[in-house]
Amino acid sequence: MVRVKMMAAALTGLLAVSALAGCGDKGDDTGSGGGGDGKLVLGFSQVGAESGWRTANTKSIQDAATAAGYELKFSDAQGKQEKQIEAIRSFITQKVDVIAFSPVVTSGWDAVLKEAKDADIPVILTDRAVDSQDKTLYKTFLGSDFVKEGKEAGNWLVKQYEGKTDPVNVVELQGTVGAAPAIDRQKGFAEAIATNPNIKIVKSQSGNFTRAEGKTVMEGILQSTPKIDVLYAHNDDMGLGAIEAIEAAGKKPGTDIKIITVDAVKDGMTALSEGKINFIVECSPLLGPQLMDLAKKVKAGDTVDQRILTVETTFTQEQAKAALPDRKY
Ligand code: GYE
Repeated sequence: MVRVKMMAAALTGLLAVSALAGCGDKGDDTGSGGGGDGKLVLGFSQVGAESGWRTANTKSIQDAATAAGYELKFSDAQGKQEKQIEAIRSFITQKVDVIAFSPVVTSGWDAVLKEAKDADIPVILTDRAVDSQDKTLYKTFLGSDFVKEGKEAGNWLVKQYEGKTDPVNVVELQGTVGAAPAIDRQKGFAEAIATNPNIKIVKSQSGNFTRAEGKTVMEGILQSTPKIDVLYAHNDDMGLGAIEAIEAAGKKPGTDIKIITVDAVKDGMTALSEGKINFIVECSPLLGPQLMDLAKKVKAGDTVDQRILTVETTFTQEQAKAALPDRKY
Protein backbone atom coordinates (compact mmCIF):
# COMPACT_ATOMS: atom_id res chain seq x y z
CA MET A 1 0.00 0.00 0.00
CA VAL A 2 2.77 2.36 1.01
CA ARG A 3 4.52 1.32 -2.17
CA VAL A 4 1.53 2.11 -4.34
CA LYS A 5 1.34 5.53 -2.77
CA MET A 6 5.04 6.10 -3.34
CA MET A 7 4.75 5.10 -6.97
CA ALA A 8 1.82 7.44 -7.43
CA ALA A 9 3.79 10.25 -5.83
CA ALA A 10 6.75 9.48 -8.06
CA LEU A 11 4.54 9.56 -11.14
CA THR A 12 3.01 12.87 -10.17
CA GLY A 13 6.55 14.16 -9.67
CA LEU A 14 7.46 12.94 -13.10
CA LEU A 15 4.62 14.78 -14.78
CA ALA A 16 5.75 17.93 -13.06
CA VAL A 17 9.30 17.27 -14.23
CA SER A 18 8.16 16.81 -17.83
CA ALA A 19 6.26 20.05 -17.72
CA LEU A 20 9.23 21.94 -16.37
CA ALA A 21 11.95 20.29 -18.40
CA GLY A 22 12.18 23.22 -20.78
CA CYS A 23 12.88 25.78 -18.08
CA GLY A 24 16.12 26.98 -16.66
CA ASP A 25 18.63 25.26 -18.93
CA LYS A 26 22.02 26.80 -19.41
CA GLY A 27 20.79 28.26 -22.66
CA ASP A 28 24.13 27.92 -24.37
CA ASP A 29 24.93 26.17 -27.59
CA THR A 30 28.38 25.05 -26.66
CA GLY A 31 28.96 21.46 -27.71
CA SER A 32 26.60 18.57 -27.25
CA GLY A 33 25.79 19.04 -23.56
CA GLY A 34 23.66 21.66 -21.83
CA GLY A 35 21.58 21.40 -24.99
CA GLY A 36 20.33 24.36 -26.93
CA ASP A 37 16.98 22.56 -27.30
CA GLY A 38 16.20 23.17 -23.64
CA LYS A 39 16.35 19.55 -22.47
CA LEU A 40 18.08 18.76 -19.22
CA VAL A 41 21.17 16.74 -20.13
CA LEU A 42 21.98 13.97 -17.67
CA GLY A 43 25.20 11.96 -17.91
CA PHE A 44 24.83 8.59 -16.21
CA SER A 45 27.63 6.10 -15.67
CA GLN A 46 26.30 2.64 -14.87
CA VAL A 47 28.33 -0.13 -13.18
CA GLY A 48 27.61 -2.71 -15.87
CA ALA A 49 25.07 -5.48 -16.46
CA GLU A 50 26.18 -7.96 -13.81
CA SER A 51 22.77 -8.91 -12.43
CA GLY A 52 19.00 -8.89 -12.88
CA TRP A 53 18.94 -6.00 -10.42
CA ARG A 54 21.28 -3.96 -12.61
CA THR A 55 19.24 -4.63 -15.75
CA ALA A 56 16.08 -3.44 -13.98
CA ASN A 57 17.92 -0.41 -12.63
CA THR A 58 19.18 0.58 -16.10
CA LYS A 59 15.68 0.22 -17.55
CA SER A 60 14.18 2.30 -14.74
CA ILE A 61 16.67 5.12 -15.36
CA GLN A 62 16.25 5.06 -19.15
CA ASP A 63 12.44 4.94 -18.97
CA ALA A 64 12.29 7.71 -16.38
CA ALA A 65 14.62 9.94 -18.43
CA THR A 66 12.40 9.50 -21.48
CA ALA A 67 9.26 10.19 -19.45
CA ALA A 68 10.85 13.34 -17.99
CA GLY A 69 11.93 14.55 -21.42
CA TYR A 70 15.64 14.62 -20.54
CA GLU A 71 18.55 13.85 -22.81
CA LEU A 72 20.26 10.88 -21.19
CA LYS A 73 23.90 10.17 -21.97
CA PHE A 74 24.19 6.59 -20.75
CA SER A 75 27.52 4.87 -20.35
CA ASP A 76 28.13 1.23 -19.29
CA ALA A 77 31.43 0.75 -17.41
CA GLN A 78 31.43 -3.06 -17.67
CA GLY A 79 32.39 -3.32 -14.02
CA LYS A 80 35.54 -1.21 -14.39
CA GLN A 81 36.25 1.88 -12.30
CA GLU A 82 38.64 3.30 -14.95
CA LYS A 83 35.79 3.28 -17.44
CA GLN A 84 33.51 5.11 -15.01
CA ILE A 85 36.15 7.78 -14.41
CA GLU A 86 36.61 8.10 -18.18
CA ALA A 87 32.84 8.47 -18.67
CA ILE A 88 32.56 11.13 -15.96
CA ARG A 89 35.45 13.09 -17.52
CA SER A 90 33.74 12.90 -20.88
CA PHE A 91 30.48 14.19 -19.32
CA ILE A 92 32.44 17.12 -17.90
CA THR A 93 33.97 17.89 -21.31
CA GLN A 94 30.52 17.72 -22.88
CA LYS A 95 29.21 20.13 -20.23
CA VAL A 96 26.20 18.05 -19.23
CA ASP A 97 23.82 19.65 -16.74
CA VAL A 98 23.99 16.90 -14.13
CA ILE A 99 26.18 13.83 -13.63
CA ALA A 100 24.86 10.73 -11.87
CA PHE A 101 26.66 7.45 -11.33
CA SER A 102 26.57 4.21 -9.41
CA PRO A 103 30.17 3.75 -8.22
CA VAL A 104 31.47 0.21 -8.74
CA VAL A 105 33.66 0.47 -5.60
CA THR A 106 33.65 2.99 -2.76
CA SER A 107 37.17 4.41 -2.96
CA GLY A 108 39.19 6.41 -5.47
CA TRP A 109 36.69 9.06 -6.57
CA ASP A 110 37.94 12.28 -5.01
CA ALA A 111 39.96 13.55 -7.98
CA VAL A 112 37.27 13.16 -10.63
CA LEU A 113 34.54 14.43 -8.29
CA LYS A 114 36.65 17.52 -7.68
CA GLU A 115 36.93 18.03 -11.44
CA ALA A 116 33.13 17.94 -11.73
CA LYS A 117 32.78 20.36 -8.82
CA ASP A 118 35.30 22.76 -10.37
CA ALA A 119 33.33 22.61 -13.62
CA ASP A 120 30.20 23.49 -11.61
CA ILE A 121 28.38 20.30 -12.57
CA PRO A 122 26.32 18.79 -9.74
CA VAL A 123 26.84 15.08 -9.05
CA ILE A 124 24.26 12.61 -7.73
CA LEU A 125 25.33 9.23 -6.36
CA THR A 126 22.77 6.56 -7.20
CA ASP A 127 22.51 3.17 -5.54
CA ARG A 128 26.10 2.94 -4.20
CA ALA A 129 28.14 5.18 -1.93
CA VAL A 130 31.70 6.54 -2.13
CA ASP A 131 34.05 6.86 0.86
CA SER A 132 35.03 10.50 0.14
CA GLN A 133 35.41 12.53 3.32
CA ASP A 134 34.50 15.77 1.54
CA LYS A 135 30.70 15.59 1.36
CA THR A 136 30.54 18.70 -0.82
CA LEU A 137 31.86 16.65 -3.75
CA TYR A 138 28.35 15.39 -4.46
CA LYS A 139 24.87 16.76 -3.85
CA THR A 140 23.08 13.67 -2.63
CA PHE A 141 23.17 9.90 -2.39
CA LEU A 142 20.02 8.07 -3.44
CA GLY A 143 19.80 4.38 -2.61
CA SER A 144 19.25 1.58 -0.13
CA ASP A 145 20.54 1.08 3.38
CA PHE A 146 22.73 -1.96 2.74
CA VAL A 147 23.72 -2.43 6.40
CA LYS A 148 20.02 -2.69 7.24
CA GLU A 149 19.57 -5.26 4.46
CA GLY A 150 22.38 -7.39 5.93
CA LYS A 151 20.82 -7.08 9.37
CA GLU A 152 17.41 -8.19 8.10
CA ALA A 153 19.03 -11.27 6.57
CA GLY A 154 20.89 -12.06 9.81
CA ASN A 155 17.89 -11.42 12.04
CA TRP A 156 15.77 -13.87 10.07
CA LEU A 157 18.46 -16.51 10.45
CA VAL A 158 18.84 -15.92 14.18
CA LYS A 159 15.09 -16.44 14.55
CA GLN A 160 15.22 -19.77 12.69
CA TYR A 161 17.69 -21.16 15.22
CA GLU A 162 16.25 -19.60 18.35
CA GLY A 163 16.62 -21.90 21.38
CA LYS A 164 18.77 -24.41 19.47
CA THR A 165 22.32 -25.25 20.50
CA ASP A 166 23.77 -27.13 17.51
CA PRO A 167 26.41 -25.27 15.51
CA VAL A 168 25.11 -23.58 12.36
CA ASN A 169 27.65 -23.33 9.53
CA VAL A 170 27.08 -20.42 7.19
CA VAL A 171 28.68 -19.85 3.79
CA GLU A 172 28.67 -16.26 2.57
CA LEU A 173 28.86 -15.33 -1.10
CA GLN A 174 29.96 -11.71 -1.16
CA GLY A 175 29.37 -9.13 -3.86
CA THR A 176 32.09 -7.26 -5.73
CA VAL A 177 35.11 -6.67 -3.49
CA GLY A 178 35.18 -3.05 -2.29
CA ALA A 179 31.60 -2.28 -3.42
CA ALA A 180 29.34 -0.57 -0.89
CA PRO A 181 26.63 -3.28 -0.96
CA ALA A 182 29.24 -6.01 -0.38
CA ILE A 183 30.91 -4.17 2.51
CA ASP A 184 27.64 -3.19 4.18
CA ARG A 185 25.68 -6.41 3.65
CA GLN A 186 28.54 -8.30 5.24
CA LYS A 187 28.68 -5.87 8.16
CA GLY A 188 24.94 -5.87 8.91
CA PHE A 189 24.70 -9.66 8.70
CA ALA A 190 27.74 -10.19 10.95
CA GLU A 191 26.28 -7.82 13.53
CA ALA A 192 22.93 -9.62 13.56
CA ILE A 193 24.29 -13.17 13.87
CA ALA A 194 26.72 -12.13 16.63
CA THR A 195 23.74 -12.43 18.98
CA ASN A 196 23.90 -16.23 18.59
CA PRO A 197 27.41 -17.67 18.99
CA ASN A 198 26.31 -21.01 17.49
CA ILE A 199 25.89 -19.36 14.10
CA LYS A 200 29.26 -19.02 12.40
CA ILE A 201 30.44 -17.96 8.97
CA VAL A 202 32.72 -20.83 7.98
CA LYS A 203 33.53 -19.55 4.50
CA SER A 204 33.19 -16.15 2.86
CA GLN A 205 34.13 -15.52 -0.76
CA SER A 206 33.26 -13.06 -3.51
CA GLY A 207 31.08 -14.15 -6.42
CA ASN A 208 31.20 -10.68 -7.94
CA PHE A 209 27.39 -10.33 -7.94
CA THR A 210 27.06 -12.64 -10.98
CA ARG A 211 25.24 -15.92 -11.47
CA ALA A 212 28.20 -17.53 -13.23
CA GLU A 213 30.65 -16.76 -10.42
CA GLY A 214 28.09 -17.66 -7.78
CA LYS A 215 27.97 -21.10 -9.35
CA THR A 216 31.71 -21.71 -9.72
CA VAL A 217 32.58 -20.33 -6.30
CA MET A 218 29.88 -22.48 -4.67
CA GLU A 219 31.12 -25.57 -6.53
CA GLY A 220 34.52 -25.08 -4.91
CA ILE A 221 33.07 -24.39 -1.49
CA LEU A 222 30.86 -27.50 -1.62
CA GLN A 223 33.95 -29.59 -2.23
CA SER A 224 36.06 -28.03 0.51
CA THR A 225 33.42 -27.58 3.22
CA PRO A 226 31.90 -30.77 4.63
CA LYS A 227 28.98 -29.29 6.56
CA ILE A 228 27.03 -26.32 5.19
CA ASP A 229 23.72 -25.43 6.84
CA VAL A 230 23.09 -21.99 5.38
CA LEU A 231 24.06 -19.95 2.34
CA TYR A 232 23.87 -16.17 2.57
CA ALA A 233 24.36 -14.62 -0.88
CA HIS A 234 24.65 -10.84 -1.23
CA ASN A 235 22.33 -10.94 -4.26
CA ASP A 236 19.78 -13.20 -5.96
CA ASP A 237 21.96 -13.88 -8.98
CA MET A 238 24.82 -15.41 -6.96
CA GLY A 239 22.25 -17.39 -4.96
CA LEU A 240 20.70 -18.70 -8.18
CA GLY A 241 24.12 -19.73 -9.51
CA ALA A 242 24.87 -21.45 -6.19
CA ILE A 243 21.55 -23.32 -6.39
CA GLU A 244 22.73 -24.92 -9.64
CA ALA A 245 25.95 -26.01 -7.92
CA ILE A 246 24.07 -27.36 -4.89
CA GLU A 247 21.68 -29.36 -7.09
CA ALA A 248 24.57 -30.70 -9.15
CA ALA A 249 26.17 -31.88 -5.89
CA GLY A 250 23.01 -33.92 -5.16
CA LYS A 251 21.69 -31.62 -2.42
CA LYS A 252 18.33 -29.91 -2.10
CA PRO A 253 18.54 -26.10 -1.99
CA GLY A 254 16.18 -24.60 0.56
CA THR A 255 16.03 -27.86 2.51
CA ASP A 256 19.52 -29.38 2.90
CA ILE A 257 20.99 -25.89 2.75
CA LYS A 258 18.89 -22.90 3.76
CA ILE A 259 19.38 -19.96 1.41
CA ILE A 260 19.05 -16.24 2.09
CA THR A 261 19.60 -13.64 -0.65
CA VAL A 262 19.15 -9.91 -1.28
CA ASP A 263 17.39 -8.05 -4.18
CA ALA A 264 14.06 -9.83 -4.79
CA VAL A 265 14.20 -9.75 -8.60
CA LYS A 266 11.67 -11.97 -10.40
CA ASP A 267 14.01 -14.98 -10.81
CA GLY A 268 14.91 -14.84 -7.13
CA MET A 269 11.27 -14.52 -6.11
CA THR A 270 10.38 -17.50 -8.33
CA ALA A 271 13.04 -19.67 -6.65
CA LEU A 272 11.77 -18.45 -3.27
CA SER A 273 8.18 -19.39 -4.11
CA GLU A 274 9.41 -22.82 -5.28
CA GLY A 275 11.12 -23.44 -1.95
CA LYS A 276 14.69 -23.27 -3.28
CA ILE A 277 15.40 -20.03 -1.43
CA ASN A 278 14.13 -19.46 2.11
CA PHE A 279 14.21 -15.69 2.58
CA ILE A 280 14.91 -12.62 0.44
CA VAL A 281 15.62 -9.09 1.58
CA GLU A 282 14.32 -6.62 -0.98
CA CYS A 283 16.55 -4.00 -2.59
CA SER A 284 14.68 -1.84 -5.06
CA PRO A 285 16.34 -1.02 -8.40
CA LEU A 286 13.53 1.34 -9.44
CA LEU A 287 15.47 4.52 -8.75
CA GLY A 288 14.78 6.24 -12.08
CA PRO A 289 11.83 8.52 -11.19
CA GLN A 290 13.45 9.79 -7.98
CA LEU A 291 16.74 10.35 -9.79
CA MET A 292 15.06 12.47 -12.47
CA ASP A 293 13.33 14.54 -9.83
CA LEU A 294 16.61 15.10 -7.99
CA ALA A 295 18.44 15.99 -11.22
CA LYS A 296 15.91 18.75 -11.89
CA LYS A 297 16.33 20.08 -8.37
CA VAL A 298 20.13 20.11 -8.25
CA LYS A 299 20.28 21.72 -11.67
CA ALA A 300 18.00 24.47 -10.39
CA GLY A 301 20.31 24.91 -7.40
CA ASP A 302 17.69 23.70 -4.89
CA THR A 303 18.95 22.16 -1.68
CA VAL A 304 18.28 18.44 -1.46
CA ASP A 305 18.83 15.99 1.41
CA GLN A 306 22.37 14.56 1.49
CA ARG A 307 20.94 11.05 1.85
CA ILE A 308 17.75 9.72 0.31
CA LEU A 309 16.78 6.21 1.33
CA THR A 310 14.78 3.72 -0.71
CA VAL A 311 11.90 2.03 1.10
CA GLU A 312 12.10 -1.76 1.11
CA THR A 313 10.66 -4.93 2.58
CA THR A 314 11.50 -8.64 3.02
CA PHE A 315 9.88 -11.81 1.64
CA THR A 316 9.24 -15.30 3.00
CA GLN A 317 8.25 -18.15 0.66
CA GLU A 318 4.54 -17.52 1.23
CA GLN A 319 4.90 -13.79 0.73
CA ALA A 320 6.82 -14.39 -2.51
CA LYS A 321 3.96 -16.49 -3.91
CA ALA A 322 1.55 -13.64 -3.22
CA ALA A 323 3.84 -10.90 -4.59
CA LEU A 324 5.09 -12.64 -7.76
CA PRO A 325 2.16 -11.93 -10.11
CA ASP A 326 2.65 -8.15 -9.69
CA ARG A 327 6.45 -8.15 -9.64
CA LYS A 328 7.72 -5.56 -12.11
CA TYR A 329 11.36 -6.71 -12.33
O1 GYE B 1 22.16 -5.86 -5.05
C1 GYE B 1 23.31 -6.44 -7.05
C2 GYE B 1 23.91 -5.57 -8.08
O2 GYE B 1 24.35 -2.08 -5.97
C3 GYE B 1 22.33 -2.66 -4.91
O3 GYE B 1 24.44 -4.48 -7.34
C4 GYE B 1 23.24 -2.91 -6.04
C5 GYE B 1 23.71 -4.35 -6.15
C6 GYE B 1 22.62 -5.38 -6.26
O4 GYE B 1 24.76 -6.18 -8.91
O5 GYE B 1 22.48 -7.41 -7.61
